[in-house]
Amino acid sequence: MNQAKTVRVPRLTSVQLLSEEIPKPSYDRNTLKVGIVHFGIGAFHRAHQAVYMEEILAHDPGDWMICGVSLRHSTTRDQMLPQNSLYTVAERSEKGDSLKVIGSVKEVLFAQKEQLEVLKRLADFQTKLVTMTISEKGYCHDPSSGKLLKKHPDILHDLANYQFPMSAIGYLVAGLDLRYKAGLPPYTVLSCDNLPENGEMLKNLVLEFSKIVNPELNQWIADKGCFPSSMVDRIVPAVTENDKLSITEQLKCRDEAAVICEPFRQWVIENNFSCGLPDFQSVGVQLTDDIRPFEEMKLRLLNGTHSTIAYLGYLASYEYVSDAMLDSNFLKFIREMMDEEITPTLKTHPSIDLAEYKIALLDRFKNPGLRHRTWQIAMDGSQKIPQRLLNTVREQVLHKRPFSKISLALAAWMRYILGVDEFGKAIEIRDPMSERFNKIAFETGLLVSNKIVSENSESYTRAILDLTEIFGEDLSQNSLFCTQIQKTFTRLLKNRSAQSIEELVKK
Ligand code: CS2
Repeated sequence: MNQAKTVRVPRLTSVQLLSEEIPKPSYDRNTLKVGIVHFGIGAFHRAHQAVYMEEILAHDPGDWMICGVSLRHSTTRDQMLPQNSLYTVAERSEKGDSLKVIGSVKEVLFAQKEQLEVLKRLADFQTKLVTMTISEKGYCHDPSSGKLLKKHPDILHDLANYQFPMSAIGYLVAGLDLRYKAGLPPYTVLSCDNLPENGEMLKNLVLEFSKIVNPELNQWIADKGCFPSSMVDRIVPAVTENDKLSITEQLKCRDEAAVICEPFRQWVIENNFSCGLPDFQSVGVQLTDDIRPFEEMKLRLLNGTHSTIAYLGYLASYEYVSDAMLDSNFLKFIREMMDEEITPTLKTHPSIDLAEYKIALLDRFKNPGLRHRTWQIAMDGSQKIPQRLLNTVREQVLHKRPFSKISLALAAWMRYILGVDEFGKAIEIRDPMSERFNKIAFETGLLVSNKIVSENSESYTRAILDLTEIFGEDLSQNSLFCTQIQKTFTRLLKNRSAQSIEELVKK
């Protein structure tokens, strides 16, 4: 590692610079055309969909290169541009890194500076697929009802200027409008975010938006548009400067756009495309007519426990997921939560083995090389909790089954968003609703000069449970649920995270 700091190595600009043993694109990147526009070209896309596309292009080179679009920041574009959009994926296991240089991304655009180029790509007849990983909040929707937030500043802007959009929904509609006018078929829109029935939800958002700006276009989208739902899975922690140095050392080239991920990956897509699709099945992508069992398994078992580890783990001073998994009580808690409170809510499917999935999942969480920060996963809880924990709890409450562990996870989230840890240290809360949370903590008197006044915990939890955009009217008013949350929160304040976990695991 030190060597990489001192020895000057060239920037990764061409596959010619790479030694023989590094797997790299063998197809002609210059002649193949763009067939996919991807919104949100962050680390997850580069470690997941772009890797699948790399394998498809390697065995059957076709016009399925990716045009990546960033809506908010120019960082990825600035990192990828000098590298001709080449970058490294380092699959990290206990045994070390396995590197591969990816060439499936042909270009990267920054929408705020290259709006016309983005719209041109969307309108191009070569574009068959628009994929997206824009994170939960990128959909500008109400997490509980799935409706478009018409008062969201970006949506307000786009509704008034729909041919020159800012939001992802706005871009999708503007692009479809251009194709409608040109007599082209609509592209397939494929959401790859961790949301339930993400395709259906996205279709409804696009329809809500297009109905306001252009009813004819809206009818065309309703008739002809395809919005398959999908389940995506791969753990991709944020890359650190140390990671970059170690990759530089192994690659003998400097790569500013490298990503790190676990070896595991999965992609299941609903079979519903409007104008052709890459040969997904040849690289292990599963096409299905019934996406629900897959997405519920993933959102509830993986993401549900991931958020649980994030909130309880952060409070218990665990910086990384793998650290929390070394704590035997914590591990037991997560295992029992999966078995007792999540699995009973899941549907079966002939190609799913839940027992195997859960065992593999705990091993994935234990991967010590990943160093996945609990703080990173804890971000945007208001957008994540409904599909990760509340849909599960809803079913448990309805069937009068246990939900004490999920309650502790929710109480830990309510404790976390106070922005002060169990030792009085400030937590940097990243959440679109953080100001609201802050206001509630002060107005209910739970937080006074950054000190917790536990006598006021009931009015605080009541005010949080009243946020129907998170809890929905049903849970907000369910006395069994609300009473348990209040009790659990009060106990968590008193006993702290580690002891609360210990109290709930079987002896
Ligand atoms: C994580 C996910 O950050 C988070 O919220 O739970 O990004 C998770 O790592 C992926 O969904 C795994 O596929």
